Amino acid sequence: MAHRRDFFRTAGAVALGATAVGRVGAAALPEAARRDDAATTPPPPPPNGRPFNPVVTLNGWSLPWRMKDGVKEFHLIAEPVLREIAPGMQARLWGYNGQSPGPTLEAVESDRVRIFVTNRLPEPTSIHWHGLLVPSGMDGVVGLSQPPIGVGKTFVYEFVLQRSGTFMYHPHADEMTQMAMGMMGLFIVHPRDPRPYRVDRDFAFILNAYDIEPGSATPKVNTMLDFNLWTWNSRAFPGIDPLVARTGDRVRVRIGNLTMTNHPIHMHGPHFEVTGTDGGWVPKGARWPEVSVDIAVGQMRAIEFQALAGDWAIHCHKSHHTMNAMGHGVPTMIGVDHRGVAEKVARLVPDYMVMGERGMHEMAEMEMPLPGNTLPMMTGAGPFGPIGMGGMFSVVKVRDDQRPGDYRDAGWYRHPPGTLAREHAGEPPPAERAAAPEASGAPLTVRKPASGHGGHR
Ligand SMILES: [Cu+2]
Repeated sequence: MAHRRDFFRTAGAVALGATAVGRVGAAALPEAARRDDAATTPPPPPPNGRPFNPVVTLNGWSLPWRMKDGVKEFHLIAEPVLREIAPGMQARLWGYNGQSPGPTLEAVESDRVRIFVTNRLPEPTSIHWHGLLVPSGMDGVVGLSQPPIGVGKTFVYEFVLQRSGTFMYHPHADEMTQMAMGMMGLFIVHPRDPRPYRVDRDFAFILNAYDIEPGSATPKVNTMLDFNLWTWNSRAFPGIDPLVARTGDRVRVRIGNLTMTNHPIHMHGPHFEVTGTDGGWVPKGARWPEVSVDIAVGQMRAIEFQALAGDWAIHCHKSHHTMNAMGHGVPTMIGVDHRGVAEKVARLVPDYMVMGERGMHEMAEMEMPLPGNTLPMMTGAGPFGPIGMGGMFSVVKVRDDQRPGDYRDAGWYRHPPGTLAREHAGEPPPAERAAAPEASGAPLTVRKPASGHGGHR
């Protein structure tokens, strides 16, 4: 849990980055805190500056700052990192300060921030402050708004936070590579007057995606759309921590999308309202109740709800996004009896298996040989058996006795008597069926066109 402070590496960066940092003072670079694990780490209340209620970054953390003459100074280090996607799989990514995504930056509307960015990647980079209103020269587009941050160099960005909301940061230099490698983070600007926006729990995560061949650890960086690992903050279920709350809590979940496709995020249980977009807060009278929110590429949405006791699934509604790396081109086998065939093939190909003749549920229970460093496609153990999910899936766990500020996994929900689906004992009641066309006296007649499509008018 402790931040590992890496004085030696920071000192090295100071020497290399002196020219780019210039008069701001290389010797005065703020310490760059690092983390090397993926535990959800709720930040402490701000030690100085304007007060705010920190966000809880799912499987992430917030970067400590240094207050210098009234300016909040952060230090981001772009570097190769090792990220556990879920237990059993590590990915070699690029990120910031030891992790991908990088740490969440938090500050308050009207704060002046100064952000040092040291480049320890093997190629130039930059940072774009996605959604923030900044001077054009602080916007981070290499070639357009600034020269690239060369290898080993440190740049400094400085601006005043104009408005509150949920924003992101990512490189605007060789983006296809650098974002496919995991370079991104959240930037939360808290409102100056917190009263109209008060919530009890405030979660945040980024939707991201990777293409990592089963058995390997480095993403393929030239993949355009066909990613095979769908992640929240570079974690896949069952590696994504639950969102834990107390019954009755007002809960906000901020979700940004830095994948290359949209994700309809669906939550079971309480209905929610969309209260924030990239453009700011949605006025109260303009909010509408919802159970799914589609988040387009490059967008963010904040949703809010009143927590109801239970274990509620929250997931992307694209069903292939709730699976881990799966083979493409697997044929549909439902209804195909391939006994005999499997045995014959297995004589030639050891470990050959047949899947899917009764659907794919068996995948969730199957102990099949996987290459090292690969997650099962459908996995996760629940209180009633295998959950059979992967990818963009987690659980909102709401308990009557969850203590304020406690984000630890609350275990499985204990359902009150009479509120749990159960197996029916005895004969099922007779089933009503729709009448078949023959029985309805209206025979189906099909007339084929005699001359192709030419006769259509
Ligand atoms: Cu999705």
